Amino acid sequence: MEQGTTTYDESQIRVLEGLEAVRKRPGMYIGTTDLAGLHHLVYEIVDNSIDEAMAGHCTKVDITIHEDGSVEIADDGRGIPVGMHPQQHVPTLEVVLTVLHAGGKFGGEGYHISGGLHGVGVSVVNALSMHLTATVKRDGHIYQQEYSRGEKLTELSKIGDTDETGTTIRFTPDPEVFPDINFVYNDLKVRMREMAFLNQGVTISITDKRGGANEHQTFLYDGGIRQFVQYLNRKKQALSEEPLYFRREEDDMVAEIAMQYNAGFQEQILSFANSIATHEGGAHLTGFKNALTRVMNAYAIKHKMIKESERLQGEDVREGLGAVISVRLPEPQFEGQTKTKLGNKEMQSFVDNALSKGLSTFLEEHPQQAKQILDKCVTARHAREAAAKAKAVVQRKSALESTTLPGKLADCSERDPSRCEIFIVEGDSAGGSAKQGRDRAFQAILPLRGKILNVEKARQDKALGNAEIKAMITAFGAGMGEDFDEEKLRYHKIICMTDADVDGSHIRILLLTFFFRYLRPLIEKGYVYIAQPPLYKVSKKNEERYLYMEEELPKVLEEMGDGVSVQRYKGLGEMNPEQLWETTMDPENRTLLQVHLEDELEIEETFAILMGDSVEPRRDFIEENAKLVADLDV
Ligand code: 0RA
Repeated sequence: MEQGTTTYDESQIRVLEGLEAVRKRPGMYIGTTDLAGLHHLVYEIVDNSIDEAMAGHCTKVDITIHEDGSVEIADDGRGIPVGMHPQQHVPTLEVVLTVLHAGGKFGGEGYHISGGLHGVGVSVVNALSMHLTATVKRDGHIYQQEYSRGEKLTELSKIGDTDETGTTIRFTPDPEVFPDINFVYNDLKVRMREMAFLNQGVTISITDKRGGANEHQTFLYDGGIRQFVQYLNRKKQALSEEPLYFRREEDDMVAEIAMQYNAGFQEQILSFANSIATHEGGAHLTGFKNALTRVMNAYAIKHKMIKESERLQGEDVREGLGAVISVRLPEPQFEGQTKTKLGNKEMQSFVDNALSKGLSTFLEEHPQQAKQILDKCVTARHAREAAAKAKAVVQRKSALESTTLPGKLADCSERDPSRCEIFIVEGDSAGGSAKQGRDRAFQAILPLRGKILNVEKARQDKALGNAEIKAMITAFGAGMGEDFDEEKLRYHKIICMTDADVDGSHIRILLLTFFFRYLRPLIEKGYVYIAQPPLYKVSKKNEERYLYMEEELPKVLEEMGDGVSVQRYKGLGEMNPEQLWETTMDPENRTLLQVHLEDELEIEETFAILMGDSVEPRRDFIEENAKLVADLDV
């Protein structure tokens, strides 16, 4: 074809190639096409609105999931420019929607910058949407244009007048790209709350208008990450009223740190770069940790709280610490397995400096608070040393007596861990039934006596002294904490089998808490399950039915008619061994729930509720207890 006779000019050809590339390999641009990828579409647009806010032009972002399953993101920024683009000779809006900007987060080229390249990611969302409508309020008018799968359906047109400004993007994700196009309100909500914490002063609202759902929430935090830390500690007993807050800004880099100790033992430090969670940490987190340890030691030695030879370790100064580190920088490098580790080396000294200056000044100016914090750190150090001794004893024992499994354990004969199961059973009587009812070839039984220790409220040395906890660690055979060795695990199904009542739920939660804190890989790798014993047996002449859900009872009673007898099982102990096998243990018939981790923040919250000191939320939770458990495994 001769030049000039073609209907496409070069730039348009490039445009098509760009968006086709996105449709061909969506993973390169949004990571995955599962739910996380689907939600990413929303975040791409919201990021643009937040960029407008960071540049001082936007105060609110409203997200709406519409009845038809589309999502709308509306902001009051300047509006995407609609004038002719000098190079592309089409309205700039069209360029923003159709030209793939370089450097997607997942393309390996580094991500866009706050206040930098505008409109990055909008074209990706456009390419992956079955339908997209962009509405812009700007220069006194309202403009609109529609697209499908990245190609325009209409020309940009003026549809009205207004004295407001802003951008509204409404899109329906393409079902050809995403196997599931059902947005999960809760996931979007959690991220929007996080965005609001990280972007102080921006109002973010989210609404779900889909049938039945009528959810709405508005987030606005004038205190920014200070409020984030208070939120992290809200179910805990904070040691100070206000979190400590430090900020440093230089050239185009900003670091903000908020931190607050609580009376608990867990550390919870969240780090972010340009509002993106850095789950794998990186330079900013390293800078924070180094400075924290150094400053605390310097202060404690100077004020004769410890000797030079008694230096605190990092974990000592982070016990019971809630903290948020948020940095902004022009060209963040995301590395690591999940691309959530900040690679920019310059951030290490930048954050280190910000914290060491700020924190040492604070400690010198607030001797009382300094003493309170350092007392806690010194206690943590003593506890750590005691725990190391206790652990050494447990490990030496298991090394010496590696063949000595706990006395209460009824082990199975199979040796291939992938085929072995262990039932953790509450109480000796249920343990007895389970031992008789099981298939001893591949099912082991470990009965526990009464309630197990609440590890959330006990330090490691005490936890490791607890007989039930020792028995579990020894029976599983894989060690614990950093020394956990999956290869040595003796069972690939660890099944919590407790009564179907409130006490049973409580014991189950205590078990899960122990796994979560000491044997987390067990949960992460999907080795932990929950048995589902029946609630009722309904029998009539030679017909018997077991019911697992309360709601089933009236229906079944009606179906089976007159003359039925109903037995309610209050505990596992009431079932004879055959019944227990048939209803709860036999792989052919049983239902197991596999335990998996959801959002990390929510889990921390969950355990704080469950193991904290307020009774009300705990009771509510136990009754609806479901957060940790979802997938059905038969
Ligand atoms: C290009 C240039 C400018 C703003 C935007 C794009 C922009 C994009 C999005 C996406 C969602 N909301 C948005 N708001 C703005 C700069 C505008 C100017 O210089 O007036």
